[in-house]
Amino acid sequence: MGTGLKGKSDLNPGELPPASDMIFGIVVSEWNKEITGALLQGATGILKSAGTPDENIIVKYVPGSFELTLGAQLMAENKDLDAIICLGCVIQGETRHFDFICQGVTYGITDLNMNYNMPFVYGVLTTDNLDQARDRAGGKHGNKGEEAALTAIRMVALQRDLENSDL
Ligand code: DLZ
Repeated sequence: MGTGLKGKSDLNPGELPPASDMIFGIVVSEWNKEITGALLQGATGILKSAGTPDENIIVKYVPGSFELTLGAQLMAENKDLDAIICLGCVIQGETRHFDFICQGVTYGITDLNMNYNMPFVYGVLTTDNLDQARDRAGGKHGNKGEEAALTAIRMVALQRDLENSDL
């Protein structure tokens, strides 16, 4: 499976479990859309190369990364999904806004993982500047959207494995 995966991940796309019967939600933040669009492209590319059909990939947009948590929860409540991938990009500015958004979305997604019986994947870049974000959205550090999709597939496979085994 030629995914073109680059970067600092030890996940091996060649060893991915088949994902043809998995259904994924992807919530995408519209802030820094150049970056989140590239993350989305990376994520959908991986899901499709693992066999997930187009109709099993449901993409919804939220205004900013802070809204990813509620967007993901709304998807979990209203769609029959195996996992939800949250994609965002928060870039450091002159004020502490960055810290509060990062903290809010990080705790929010962590809470969702604890409170729903399904994986929510954290695909949020938190960078000092736009160049660092570009490096991680298809640049020299790979595409973190691809890594998020790989994680989603692996977590669904783990959940199925544990739910279907006797021990
Ligand atoms: C307000 C804001 C700022 C300053 N920066 C970002 C950012 O870098 N990345 C991002 O995803 N969102 C940003 N936002 C928007 C917030 O996430 C949120 O949408 C607003 O505070 C409204 O709740």
